[in-house]
Amino acid sequence: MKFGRRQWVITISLVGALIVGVGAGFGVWLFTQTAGATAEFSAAVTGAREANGERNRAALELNETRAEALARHTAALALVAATEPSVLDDAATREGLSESAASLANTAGLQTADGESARLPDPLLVTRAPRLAGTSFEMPGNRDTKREATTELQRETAALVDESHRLHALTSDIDDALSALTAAEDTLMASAYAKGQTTELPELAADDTKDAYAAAVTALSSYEEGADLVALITTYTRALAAAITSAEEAVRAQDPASVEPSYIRGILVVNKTYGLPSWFGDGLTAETTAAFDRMRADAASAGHELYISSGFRSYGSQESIYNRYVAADGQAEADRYSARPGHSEHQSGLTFDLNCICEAFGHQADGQWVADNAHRYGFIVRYPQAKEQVTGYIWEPWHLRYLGIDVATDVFQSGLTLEEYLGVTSKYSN
Ligand code: DAL
Ligand code: ZN
Repeated sequence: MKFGRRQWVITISLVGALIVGVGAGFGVWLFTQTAGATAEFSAAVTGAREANGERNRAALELNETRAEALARHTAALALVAATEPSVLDDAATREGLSESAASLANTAGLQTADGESARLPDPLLVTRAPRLAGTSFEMPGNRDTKREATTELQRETAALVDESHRLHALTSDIDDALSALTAAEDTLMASAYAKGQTTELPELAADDTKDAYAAAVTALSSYEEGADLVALITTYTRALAAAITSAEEAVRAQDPASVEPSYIRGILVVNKTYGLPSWFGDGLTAETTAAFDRMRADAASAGHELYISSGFRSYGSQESIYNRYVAADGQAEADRYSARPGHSEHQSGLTFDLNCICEAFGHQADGQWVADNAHRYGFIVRYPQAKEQVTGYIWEPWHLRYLGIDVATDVFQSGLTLEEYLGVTSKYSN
């Protein structure tokens, strides 16, 4: 058959339609492919952004956990330092805390120097992955570049997810080390509490020091999370030391030989507040005797006879005198006129009683001459009339105390007792 014009037109039309159809089909296919690549790219961007956000959150959480680790590590070392093995029931608990602190430092990557101080490593950089830095992504031009970019983003996403896992795992390890440290702290505090409960405080310690210790021990068992453990241990240790010191002081106070003589403004003070050690004194001092001799001579010239009826009295002799008075009059009454051993001025070697040890002496001419003139020889009448509340003793016109002429004259002219003159008390502590 011969191709006529008509056939040619039909054939050409069919071929044209085919070409257009194939072209259109290809166009549609191409369009679909490109749209798919675009969608995949967009999904990859979203995924990468989410992974980046998650990684940044994990990094922040790790940073916070590390900061907590640093604070807790520092506190744990301070607790170890404040806790002597002697305050623990089991000293190994201290070792356990040290080890937990070291393990925490290691896990948290703290940089420690000689176990003394620690610091955070350079802060973990919370940066975004470079390609994710911007808020928008430039859409790559063609399908292939879109796919390449998508693959690249997916790789980055996978790396970010991996890093998030790594950061979470590290945070979790540090959390575990923190829990172990808390447990070690609890063990140490429980050990201190156990020791505190079984420690026997010295019998003689003052009650308030014993109460303070009991309170410190109780505090060890009832602390709450976040409590200052160093302060609790320190209070406990100090309370124990205070009770022991108090007991030692009580023992010393019971030992008459350990009392310290008291000099106030250079003057030896002996009264109910201030005592002398039992070994103190061996007779009237040379100055006291010489001053008495001068006074007696002048008194004699003025027609008065003075003599020492009681001079130096040792601790032992005062003890038997005082005990005799207590037996006769009872302690309260005896304390008004007789000093307890260790508290009598007679033991100082600077004191004596003149003539009649009786109130009448104060009314007699001899006694009045003494009251008016003793200071000129360095003496004062130590317990004046109506001053019992101040001196601790009733009027003793016969009892003189040597102070030296200057001080005695000053006291005499002031009209004060020695206690008032020096601003001191005269009271027994029990
Ligand atoms: N009579 C005084 C107070 C003394 O015993 O020392
Ligand atoms: Zn006397």
